[in-house]
Amino acid sequence: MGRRALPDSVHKPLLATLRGERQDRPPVWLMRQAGRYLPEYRALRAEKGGFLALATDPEAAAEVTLQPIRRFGFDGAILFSDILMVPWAMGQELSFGAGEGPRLSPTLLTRKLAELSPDVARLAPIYATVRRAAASLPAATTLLGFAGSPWTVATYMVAGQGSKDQAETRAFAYADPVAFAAIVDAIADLTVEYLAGQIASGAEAAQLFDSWAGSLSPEQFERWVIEPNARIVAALRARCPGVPIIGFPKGAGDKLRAYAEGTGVDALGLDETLDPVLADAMLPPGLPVQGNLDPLALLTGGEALTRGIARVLAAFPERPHIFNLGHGIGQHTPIAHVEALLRQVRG
Ligand code: 1CP
Repeated sequence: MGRRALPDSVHKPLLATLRGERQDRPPVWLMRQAGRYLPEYRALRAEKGGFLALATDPEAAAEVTLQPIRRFGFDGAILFSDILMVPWAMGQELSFGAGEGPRLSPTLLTRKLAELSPDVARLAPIYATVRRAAASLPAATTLLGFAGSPWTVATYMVAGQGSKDQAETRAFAYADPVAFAAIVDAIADLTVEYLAGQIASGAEAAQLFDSWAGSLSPEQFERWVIEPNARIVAALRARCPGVPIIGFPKGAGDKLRAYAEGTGVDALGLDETLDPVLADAMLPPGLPVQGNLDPLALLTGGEALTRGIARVLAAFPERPHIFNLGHGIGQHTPIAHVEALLRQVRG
């Protein structure tokens, strides 16, 4: 039976927590939980011939979304896709070569935004993936959609690939703030459409990944992180009332409270560099948080893992808390360590 046929009263611990209800045991999911550390993912990726083929095949992508749920019973399933689908729909070519990171071309260092030919139909298979995943998830599991935040997505559009400290993009933003604002605004506009489309297809909450928020000066953080995310949150809230939005400004550090208050996100992802006890003291009471175990503690296992989990679990005595990592799970993480994490978190 599809879960849409089930009564509304089915309790979803993750969704309830995002709405501000603390649970006795924190619900748990892991960023990048669908991916290369799973043998069943590697097998399907090899069969499909690559990341993009997999992510644009709704049947296969829905299967990858469900794989970690079947294996571990996480409280949340995250759509299997990538933040770079938005630049692809904006008209850049996208490839994921084996053994190297994703590539976008032409870069916005060599070509202007207006010279690209957008093709939003490229997003259609992703909505189909969300519909399929929504139809076959267990009733208590929350389906999360996601997108990259404009700053992080812009770093890839400008440089054409991942970069160590996003220097080209930060320099671009200083040198030509008008052109850079046009790029950020265009990404933000499409992101609103894209997330509204995921929600209309069955996503019950959405996460905005700002993976490179930590490289910005305070003024740039205000202009390129807080402002566009605030706009996205306001537009989505108007279109999709009651759908929680998780903001994840990785590396925000002392700017975290300003991010929470300035963007109006419903919940906040905490990276592994934050002291969870200090984060709890710094943030507005009642604001749900998610995080923040170091992915390397999970990779290492043993004492490092046990202690790391205990520390996160103890840090939020009153606040609604979702157990997660501080960043994505590493591809060499042993499955047994994920099982140990779940045993300890679930008690
Ligand atoms: O098979 C492969 O080649 C895949 C590696 C992979 C995977 C599994 C990439 C390439 N993307 C993904 C899926 C993905 N990406 C998800 C799926 C759902 C899940 O969490 O299970 C999500 C949420 C993302 C988000 C994403 N993509 C981010 C934000 C989160 C983060 O980790 O910081 C970023 C920065 C990307 C870009 C990207 N895509 C892939 C890689 C290797 C990268 C990083 C590239 C770089 O900076 O060099």
